[in-house]
Amino acid sequence: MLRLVMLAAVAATMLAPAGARADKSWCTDEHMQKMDAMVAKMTDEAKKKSAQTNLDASKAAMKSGDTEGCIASMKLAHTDMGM
Ligand SMILES: [Cu+2]
Repeated sequence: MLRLVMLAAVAATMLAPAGARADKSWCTDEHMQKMDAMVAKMTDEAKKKSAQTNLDASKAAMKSGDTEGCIASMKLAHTDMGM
């Protein structure tokens, strides 16, 4: 039984859509680096500019310890990226 519970927990972790939902893991240096790389690859200049603005706002919020603001701005950046 315990084994089954553990398997279910592992499956749930693996099935959770990465980055699809608002998440505190968005507000980490690692994620910011990923976002920088994604913005750099964007070809739509208008969207790229908007994504960069939102990403910068998200980074600023993260630095000031404002997780809510960080997540809100990251969500906007993701929208610009088509995520
Ligand atoms: Cu992001």
